Amino acid sequence: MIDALFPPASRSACLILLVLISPVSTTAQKAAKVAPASTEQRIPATATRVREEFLHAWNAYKKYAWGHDSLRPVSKTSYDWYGQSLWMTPVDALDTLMLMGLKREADQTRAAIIQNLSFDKDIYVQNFEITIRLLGGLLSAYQMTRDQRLLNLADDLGTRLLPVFNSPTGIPYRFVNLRTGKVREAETNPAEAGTLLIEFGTLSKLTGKKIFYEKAKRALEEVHKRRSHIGLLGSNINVETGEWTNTDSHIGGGIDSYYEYLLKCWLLFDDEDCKKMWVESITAVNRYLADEVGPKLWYGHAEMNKGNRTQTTFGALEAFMPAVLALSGDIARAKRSQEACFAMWTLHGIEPEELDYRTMKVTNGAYPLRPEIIESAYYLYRLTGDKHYREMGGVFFRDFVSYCRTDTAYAALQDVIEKKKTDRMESFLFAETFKYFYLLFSSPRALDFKHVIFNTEAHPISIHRLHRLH
Ligand code: DMJ
Repeated sequence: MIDALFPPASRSACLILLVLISPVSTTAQKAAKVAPASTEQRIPATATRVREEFLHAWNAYKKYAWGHDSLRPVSKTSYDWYGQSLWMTPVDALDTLMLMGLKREADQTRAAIIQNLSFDKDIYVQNFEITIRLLGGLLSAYQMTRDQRLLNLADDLGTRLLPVFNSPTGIPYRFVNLRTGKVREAETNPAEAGTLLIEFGTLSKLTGKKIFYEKAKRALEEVHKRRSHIGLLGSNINVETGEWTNTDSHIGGGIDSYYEYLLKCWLLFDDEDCKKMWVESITAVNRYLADEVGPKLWYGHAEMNKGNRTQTTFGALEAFMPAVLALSGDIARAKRSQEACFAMWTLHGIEPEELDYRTMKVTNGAYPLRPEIIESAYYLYRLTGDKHYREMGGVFFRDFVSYCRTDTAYAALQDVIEKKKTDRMESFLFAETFKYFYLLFSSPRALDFKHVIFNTEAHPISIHRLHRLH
């Protein structure tokens, strides 16, 4: 049973859809013409549209790939990351099903996960991805349901992942064998090393086993300790020597969520060390990586020791930044950064993986259904109350449906200029993209925003629940 911190979605769906963001429902458009709704009436209806589209993709996953890690939406076949399923999509989707008020689906999915998911497998898994998607998903669903079996699964998984931290530096190896505990791949990056404490820390608080918190926090500290004298990080680091193997500094893929977790771990665990690391880090990021172009705020690349600008590229992953800035209280930078993200989206009607913001030329045209830009619109809307961000979200949703929807499901784009689809539908579509769309258009009662911290895969962790355990 979901309780007050995670109230089920309001079922009082309105009949009127917002014309702006209803590209596929002609019935709804006709209804909108005869009876224009007030803003308050229209918003839940838009959330209902998001839920319909979520179900469109979810039902396709169930029909063609149930029990597998993910659906390949064009070929309508299934895909398992490591040859054997870890139930990636159901675990990633479970808390979204609950938040959307899809109780029967959620109950069936939870029962199937508990019956079928086992981590006793002779496979090497990527610690970062398994932590954010599976450990995060199980912990969030446990907090919502109080189903002890979910926590047991999380505890088992966390225990099997722990050997990654057995490096000379305490910075985790990238891969671990879930059965044997053997590790591999000593070259990692700040995001993979430092995006673990929300999940491992929560597991510690919920199980009383301190080791999870200690290991993940040390990893974060060991990376921070190796920042350059001007406070920047590089792109790659060797976990055995502690040496940087790539000194390119930026806020994109491979570093992004390291910064996110410094801030969020301070807020979630009231951890003053994380606060100090966050303040030191964001100061350097804003000094050396931030790049003002007119009223827009971009974040480019610099060499980590000298701080000189090396590239003026920015992309879909960097779009997490306005959310983090807003959560930190820096609303002014968050707004200017979100305007840059919006320009990136509207350039070709949907955002590319990367562009050069000085020339506004796309340098990587893929769109793998990423959520970050929507997440940032949601944070800015919740923290400022400015309806501009819901309108921005309306544009994102309209384009997202127009270009990524297939007859069966949703598909990533190979290229945002040609709008050519590709055979990928990542589980974060369910965990994040649809969740942030839904929450952006929902009543604030759908989720108590001020009392949760989302992990980087959008699995909400209740702050109060953890603090009550102290
Ligand atoms: C997700 O798995 C997480 O949000 C991660 O932090 C970055 N990549 C994807 C979404 O883009």
